[in-house]
Amino acid sequence: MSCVILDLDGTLLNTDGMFSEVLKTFLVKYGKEWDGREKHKIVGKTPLEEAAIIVEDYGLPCAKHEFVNEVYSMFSDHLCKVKALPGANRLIKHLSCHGVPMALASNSHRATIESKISYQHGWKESFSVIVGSDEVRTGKPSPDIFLEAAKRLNMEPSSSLVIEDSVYVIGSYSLEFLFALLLKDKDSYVRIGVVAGKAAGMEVVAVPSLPKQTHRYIAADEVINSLLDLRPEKWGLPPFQDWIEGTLPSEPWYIGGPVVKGLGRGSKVLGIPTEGYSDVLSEHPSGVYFGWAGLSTRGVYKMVMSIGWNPYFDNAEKTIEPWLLHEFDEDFYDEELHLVIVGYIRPEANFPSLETLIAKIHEDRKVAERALDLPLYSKYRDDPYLKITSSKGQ
Ligand code: RBF
Ligand code: MG
Repeated sequence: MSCVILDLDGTLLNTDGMFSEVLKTFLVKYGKEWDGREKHKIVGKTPLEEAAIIVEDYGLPCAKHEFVNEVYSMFSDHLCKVKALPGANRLIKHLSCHGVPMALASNSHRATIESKISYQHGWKESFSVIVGSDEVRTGKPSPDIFLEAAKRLNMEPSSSLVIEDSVYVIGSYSLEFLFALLLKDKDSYVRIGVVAGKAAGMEVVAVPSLPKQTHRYIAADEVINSLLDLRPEKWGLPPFQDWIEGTLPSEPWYIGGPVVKGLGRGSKVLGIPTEGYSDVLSEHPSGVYFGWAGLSTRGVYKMVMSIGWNPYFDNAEKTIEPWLLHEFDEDFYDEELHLVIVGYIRPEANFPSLETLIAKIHEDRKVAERALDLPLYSKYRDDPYLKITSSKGQ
C-alpha cells in the first residue's frame, strides 16, 4: 500500500457520543426522549440521511433540512470538545513523519470535516486530500468518496489502504445488502464504509466502533479492535517504533474504587464495580493493559488487567478486571484499590479452551512484570494516586 485513506467519525474522532448529546438536547425541545437506539442506525450516514431517520423515527414536526440546520448549529458548538479516538494522533503523526500520503474521506460535508479537524492539533497539515460527501455524486456505501480521494492523491485504488469504522454485513453489494435496501430495513444497512472501500477496489481495515459486532465485518481485509492494534507493516507501510518489550506506553490513566469479588470465576481475578466509571470505560478500548495498583492498607503492587467483554465468556457488560501480581495471604474485598494504567499489551481474544486462555493471561503477567521494571513505567510506582490514606467517608 502506498497511501492511507481514513474515515473521520468513529474512526479518528469520537463524535458518536457528541451526536447523542446534541440530539438529546434537541429532542427535549420537541418533548421527545433520546433512547440511544438510533445511534445504531445513523453510523456512517450522510447528514441528510441521518436527519431523515431521526425525523421519521421520532415523528418530528419539522422538515429534514430544518432538522439538519438546527442540529448542526448545535453541533458546531460542541466540536471543540470532541476527542481523538485512542491511537488516532499516534497514527496520524506516524504516517505523516514517514511521508505516507493520507486522505480523509468522510460522509460529512467538506466544511463540517474541516471544522471538526480544526480543533485537533496537527491534523489539517497531515492530510493532503479531504473529500466530503458534498464533493461527489453519492456518499458511502457508494465507492465515489474513496475513488475521488485516491484520484486526488494520484494513487491507484489497489494501492490504497482504507481505515473505516462502519461496514455492511457481507460483501460488496451482496444479496443481503440488496434485500435490505428492498425491504428498507434500515437497521441492517447502516454500517457501510467498509463496503464502499471494497467496492472501490481497495484494501480495508475495519475498526468497529460498536462492540461485539466483529462478525458483521467479514467484508473487511482485517478487523482490528482499535487503532492501537494497527500494524502498518502488514500493509507494506513503515512499522510503529513505539512498542517496547511487547508493550505500548500510554499517557497514564487512573481508576479506583472498593474491591469486589470478580464474576465468580476464581478468586485470583478481582473486579472493580463499573458503575460510575462509564466514561473511563467507554474512553478506553477493550484489551489487556498493565500498571500499578495501590491497596489502602497494604502498599503498591504490579498489576495486569483486562477491560472488555471477555470474548471467552461473552459477557454482556464491559468490565475491568485487574490482577494484582502478588501472593496475598488473605482476601481484601471492600478495600480501596487505586490503579494507574501505564501501557497496553494486546486486544482481548477468544480461546479454544479455558487452559489456553489462562496460559495467555500468565504470559500477559510476565510481559507486565518485566515491563514495569523499565524506568519508563517504574516511575509511576510513586504516583501519589496510589498512596491512599483514607477511603472516602471514613
Ligand atoms: N478474557 C477473555 O475472554 N479474553 C482475553 O483475552 C482475556 N485476557 C485477560 C487478560 C488478563 C491479564 C486478565 C486479568 C483477564 C483476561 N480475561 C480475558 C478475562 C478472563 O476471562 C477472566 O478474568 C476470567 O474470570 C478468568 O477466569
Ligand atoms: Mg465512520
